[in-house]
Amino acid sequence: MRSFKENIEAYSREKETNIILALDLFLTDKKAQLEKSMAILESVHDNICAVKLNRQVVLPLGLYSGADRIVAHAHRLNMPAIMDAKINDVGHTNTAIAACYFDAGFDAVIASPFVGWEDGLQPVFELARGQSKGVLVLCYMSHKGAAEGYGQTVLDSKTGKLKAQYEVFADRALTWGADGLIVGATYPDKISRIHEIVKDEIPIYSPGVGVQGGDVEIAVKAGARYLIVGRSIYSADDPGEASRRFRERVRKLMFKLNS
Ligand code: O7M
Repeated sequence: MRSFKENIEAYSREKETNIILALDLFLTDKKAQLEKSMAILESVHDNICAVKLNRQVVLPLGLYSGADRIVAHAHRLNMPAIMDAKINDVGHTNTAIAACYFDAGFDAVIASPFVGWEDGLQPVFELARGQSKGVLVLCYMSHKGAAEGYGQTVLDSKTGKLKAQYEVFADRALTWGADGLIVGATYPDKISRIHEIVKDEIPIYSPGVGVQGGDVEIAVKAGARYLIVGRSIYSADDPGEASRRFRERVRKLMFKLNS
């Protein structure tokens, strides 16, 4: 059975797109939210290689007989679904949280590295491995406050040297065998540095292009393998056309010129 990392790579190459839709729609009417989410997915699916759901979608809809219907629809449209759970607790609850999302059909979960390995993320990785699911790890977020956590200088316990927190997380992700690292497109210098550390072993998933100010071409050239795009697609007058334009930009950069 192919791993999540291999699977998404195959979808991406086949469809010549690296765009992951962040389907963060938030409507007060739950039925409308579900129907509109499905309709958007339908209209953009040719141009994206995966969909990512946030807790803001799962909370109102519920996981079972709710958000899992979007996951099933993504699978019918032949693409994986990622749960942006930002898992961040002690081991036994982390595992239970991940198990719920995997049971609902999600192919990967996103986790925070601040909880560490032992009795933190280790059991989540073990659970995921047993089911060929993926674990993506935050490395440097896209918002302004990211520097306060991911950007602080810390003492690396392995080497006894001072290092940036995000560099330590990139090293750890290699040891842990993470399926991906999340690095904001708003910080292309961080993408370059993290790419230097993990090379092509761990793909970089980059949110923050469009509304948050990140640039598609700059992020990809810095080393982002996938781009996570939300409002610039789902809030556009024509989400299908908006997703097509994003895809064309990355096709030129990643697929046509490199092949
Ligand atoms: O394109 P946007 O700005 O409308 O949405 C960006 C999406 O990426 C949204 O779903 C956020 O939750 C997510 N995201 C960030 O914006 N910044 C981060 O640093 C990390 C994420 C993310 O996907 O984390 C896994």
